[in-house]
Amino acid sequence: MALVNLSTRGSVAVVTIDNPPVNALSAGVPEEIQAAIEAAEKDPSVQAVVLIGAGRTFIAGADIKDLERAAAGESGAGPDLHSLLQRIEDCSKTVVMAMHGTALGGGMEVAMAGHFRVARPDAQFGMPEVNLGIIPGAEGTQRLPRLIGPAAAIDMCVSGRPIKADAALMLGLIDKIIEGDLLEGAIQFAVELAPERGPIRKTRERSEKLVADSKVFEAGRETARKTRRNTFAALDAVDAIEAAVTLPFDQGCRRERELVRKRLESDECRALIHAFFAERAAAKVADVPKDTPVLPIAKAAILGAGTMGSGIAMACANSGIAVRLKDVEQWALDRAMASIRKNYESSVQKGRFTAEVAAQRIAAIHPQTGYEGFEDADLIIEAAFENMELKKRLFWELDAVAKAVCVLATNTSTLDIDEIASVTKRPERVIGLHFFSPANVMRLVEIVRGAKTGKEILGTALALAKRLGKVGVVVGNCRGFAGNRMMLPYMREAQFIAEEGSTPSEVDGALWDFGMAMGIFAVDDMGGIDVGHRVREEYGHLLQPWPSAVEKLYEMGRLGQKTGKGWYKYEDGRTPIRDPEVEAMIAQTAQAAGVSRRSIPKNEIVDRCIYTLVNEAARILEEGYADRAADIDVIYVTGYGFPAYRGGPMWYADSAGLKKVYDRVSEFHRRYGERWEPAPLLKRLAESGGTFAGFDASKTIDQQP
Ligand code: 3H9
Repeated sequence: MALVNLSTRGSVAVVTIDNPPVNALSAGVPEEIQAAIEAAEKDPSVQAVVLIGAGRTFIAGADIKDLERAAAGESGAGPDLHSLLQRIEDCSKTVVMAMHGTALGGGMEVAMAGHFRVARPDAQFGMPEVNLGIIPGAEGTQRLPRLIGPAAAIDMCVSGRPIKADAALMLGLIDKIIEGDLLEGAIQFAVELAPERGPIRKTRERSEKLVADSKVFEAGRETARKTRRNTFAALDAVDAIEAAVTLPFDQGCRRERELVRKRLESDECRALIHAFFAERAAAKVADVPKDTPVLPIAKAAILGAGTMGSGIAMACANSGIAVRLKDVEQWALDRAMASIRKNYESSVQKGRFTAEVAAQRIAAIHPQTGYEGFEDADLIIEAAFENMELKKRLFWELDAVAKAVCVLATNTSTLDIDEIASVTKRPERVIGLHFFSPANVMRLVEIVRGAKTGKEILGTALALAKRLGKVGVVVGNCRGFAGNRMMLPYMREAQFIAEEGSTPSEVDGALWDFGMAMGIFAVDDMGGIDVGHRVREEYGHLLQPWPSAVEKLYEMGRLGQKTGKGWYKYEDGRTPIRDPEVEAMIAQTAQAAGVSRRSIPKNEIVDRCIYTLVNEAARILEEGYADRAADIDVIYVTGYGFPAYRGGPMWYADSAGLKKVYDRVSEFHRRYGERWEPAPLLKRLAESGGTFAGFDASKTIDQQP
């Protein structure tokens, strides 16, 4: 079947790209577009050309699978769009790009070679290459600043964030917003409005917006360094845009090509491409095929109006789901609604949506102290206090009020789903939906499959996560599931390091430099020292020994950010400040425990923290609580602040080489004993030269390649 179709409507040739699902510029697409443009140009009855995408979107960019092959070193992989873009731009007939959905990366680069761009009001336009560790590689860094100026071009290429149609119109990226039928509007534009705008202008010949202001580039580099810590793509994008201003078009393109080649060869690019596909792969669960029936979710009910319950309520309301938010205490509901209102007001102030949209979302959340309306809910999410007896009582009550086809979910972060489900008469409809705080912002949802959870319920949970704009990852029902099960030994190791001589801020500093969004001590303070204390009460026996300083902290009432003091002190409530009192307390507890202290190098801090994560993850994978190594990567990147440009802990370990990781883990094992016992899977893969990525969880260990 053709990837590109050519038809005519009166004097207008219509070139339709039809490469589902997102019209990526896979091999064959650029060639067929070029052939269609050439045919249209030769046809004397054609006065203008409209290029449009079939299906849900205009072109969403280069085919990332091709880029993946190019990044792996395959020569000739990845599109070369140069001749296509020149052909479009040099076409003697007006070329109008008709855009809907998401025009991204290479899609924008094709569009910018056109003479005009029109778009549907809900279309979005972006240069997301930076999210894949590269820069726009098809002359985008040269044409974009010619259309919208260097400052706006830098903003788009460094942030990778798409802009909406009204902003694109204001900037000059598009020429008109088409309210009605896009194709009709584009054809009308091509024959009636385009001629009125004078002779055809090639983007590459425009220069009126190319202002050389060094402050703009310095500010761009500053933002790139701040927002894209430890990475180079955003900085290189600024360099390439600067070349658009300082060099003629052809030389600027050459500079762009050099930079994109360099980026494609980087670890950063390979890791980010892995992260992209890992997220999409997480949505595919072997025993939940695509055609599994899913339940429509129009009405949800949430039990518990604390921070989690309120965040989940907002996430649902944002996606058009009506919510009943129940708590036993009226004051808790009042507090939740006040914080929800404040949150929406702040979004309106930041221009994310209008006051009208905010009002609709607030109205979609109905606070109540009783169970009224729960009988109509398609989905009920329990977000109460983390206590097994309480959760069991609530599920017993829910079993009595919920309709037969309702999905019953718990937001527990550590408790046994099967035990919770056991109090209901329908354990097959019970599932864990572990949201992360703040639940209206954080993208991860661990979808916890109980022993009896039905496939329909799993499929519905995956669809729900997508609808909420989140990434759902299915995990098994083990202590702490995947994410928290890994975090506990990681946190413990960090505390051992502190006991041995590093301050919390030194440990956090090393983790920050490694690329973690937050250091682990700061995370502990944010989550609450009391919360960790309760978890240790429940599971501490599984993680012995545990350094005693944290319990001292608890006894001192230093519960973290909420009390202004924890591992750090907080003067503004949020910014951690070193506290000599805590550092002295750690030194005293270390002395009491007979630990001799020393200065610990940064690389040891990082190895001990990150390899603790990897070693526990290897157990999770081998025990079958995660389907694939990449799922664990997605969990850590989207829920725990692991740097995406390192791909996730499993990708990071594979990239370092499992032999090297195993040797280091074994060294720590010899030094520290049992807590560092290498996971059997890590040992086996290291010895056989395997990788976590190549491990197939559906096969036994003896059947692995
Ligand atoms: C680029 O253009 C470089 C250039 O400068 C030129 C270089 C010379 N390629 O996300 P979804 C697949 S870099 C291949 O679930 P949504 C995706 O894997 C590229 N495949 O849907 C999935 O497949 P599957 C710049 C792609 O509606 C399916 O489409 N562009 C591509 O939530 C559905 O995806 C980008 O970075 C692709 N480009 O979101 C855009 N895009 O069903 C990246 C998607 O088998 N893409 N797929 O799992 C996105 O941001 C989102 O996918 C999009 C749709 C917003 C388009």
